[in-house]
Amino acid sequence: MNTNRLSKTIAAALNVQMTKEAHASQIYLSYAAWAGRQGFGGIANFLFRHAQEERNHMMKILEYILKRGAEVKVIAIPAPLENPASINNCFEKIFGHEVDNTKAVYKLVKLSQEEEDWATWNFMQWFVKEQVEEETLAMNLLDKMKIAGGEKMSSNALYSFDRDMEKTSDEVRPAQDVTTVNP
Ligand code: OFO
Repeated sequence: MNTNRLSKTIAAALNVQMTKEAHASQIYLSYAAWAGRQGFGGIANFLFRHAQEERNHMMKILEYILKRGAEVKVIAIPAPLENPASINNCFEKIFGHEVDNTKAVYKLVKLSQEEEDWATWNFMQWFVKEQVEEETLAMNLLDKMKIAGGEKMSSNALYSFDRDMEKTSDEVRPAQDVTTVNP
């Protein structure tokens, strides 16, 4: 008896997204190592924690594929992108990456809608919400840096930014969640 509850197309798309999350984790990991090497321990700490978060996203998809009775395909993860040119550039790249991942998540939502796979559509809503959080987080950090001078941030400003990042949570709760989900 066939107990697979995912279509071939959806299973393939979920496997691609699973690898994309693993790739995101590697990117954060490589940026964290780069920041650490430059002496920015706070930023490195933040990025290491975020690398772990992306890995958790990968696991979330892996577990969902298994739960729906389909096959998980663990394949090679593409190498991370080249190192950033500066701390400002690091967060610009991160923002760009998050927007790119949001587009991939939307594609999966669209596909599940077209196939009327409401379980997958519902599962993917978690990622839609998560991407809003991650884009907001990156945007807020870029705004902070812009106020502090952007590419022209002084050593003092960079020092304080790095120190703040040590304690910065890697999650933000958008107001819409505070009011509708967790009042
Ligand atoms: Fe997996 O959330 Fe960022 O990319």
